[in-house]
Amino acid sequence: MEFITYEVNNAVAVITINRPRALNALNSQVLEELDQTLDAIDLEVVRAVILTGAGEKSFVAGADIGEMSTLTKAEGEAFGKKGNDVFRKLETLPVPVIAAVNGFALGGGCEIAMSCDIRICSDNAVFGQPEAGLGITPGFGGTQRLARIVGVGIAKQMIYTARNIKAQEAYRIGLVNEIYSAAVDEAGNVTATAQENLMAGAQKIAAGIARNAPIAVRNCKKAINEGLQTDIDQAIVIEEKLFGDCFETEDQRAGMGNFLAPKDQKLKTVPFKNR
Ligand code: CO8
Repeated sequence: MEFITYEVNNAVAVITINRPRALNALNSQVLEELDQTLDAIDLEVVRAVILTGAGEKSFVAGADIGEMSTLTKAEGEAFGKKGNDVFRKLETLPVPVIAAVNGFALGGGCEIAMSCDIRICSDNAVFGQPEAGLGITPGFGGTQRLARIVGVGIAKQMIYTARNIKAQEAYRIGLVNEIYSAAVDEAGNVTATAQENLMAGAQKIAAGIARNAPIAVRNCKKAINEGLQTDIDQAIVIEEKLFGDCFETEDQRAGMGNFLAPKDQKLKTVPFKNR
């Protein structure tokens, strides 16, 4: 692939959008390669995914403005659908996805981060939906997901004004869970960049997820995502089904068995087998 790199270590996959000369902007080829990458994830092995952008300046600077500039109405709608289909695939991936936002997350960049389960960022991150200033609406889910994550009032203000926000404000409104800065020693030397700390933080969260029972984690994701799209009566039925679905699995027996085992036989980490 030209624009996506994919690595798996210790059950954690890292997908990197790698088009630094355009600040990792999403053109049709990037979307196509991302789609293929998501299809190829081995869910027997991978228990959490980290999505990031190449370089230290930009996560994803949006959809490719050059490619969009000459689209007809029909082509614009089709491009929106292409992005939405890929982002929905990401959002409904059975395993959790962490967006490690290392710089600009504008337009489609903010939208792809919002399709992930968890967002964390470096302190140089900038979020925003600049589309109204470009003469279009957010078209990769931004009008829908931003309001669901940060609330309607703040989402409308961000989208109507097309104003970008920095990491601290993104944290304050709940768009990101954590911000990472560079580590500096007493002499003032940088011992780890913000980007390095961000990726280490993402790996730590991913490892924390990967340690738990995979079937349970997947069912939690499904219950939260599907339950949020319906009323509470149906939502708790969704939860009940997914809760029940965990029983009689080897992992449920192993997890509860370990809790009930005599103290001297308890394992610190249960070797869950994903079955
Ligand atoms: N598309 C295409 N190229 C881009 C994009 C982009 N979104 N962002 C940056 N680039 C390119 C620049 O053109 C430049 O290329 P070149 O070196 O060949 O001139 C290179 O990346 C570096 O960019 P800059 O020189 O501009 O770098 P700066 O540090 O000066 O500025 C910014 C960085 C502030 C991020 C600036 O590049 C910028 O404002 N980029 C555009 C951000 C933006 O508006 N994003 C939203 C795009 S719209 C969108 O995402 C809609 C999603 C829904 C689509 C629905 C389809 C129907």
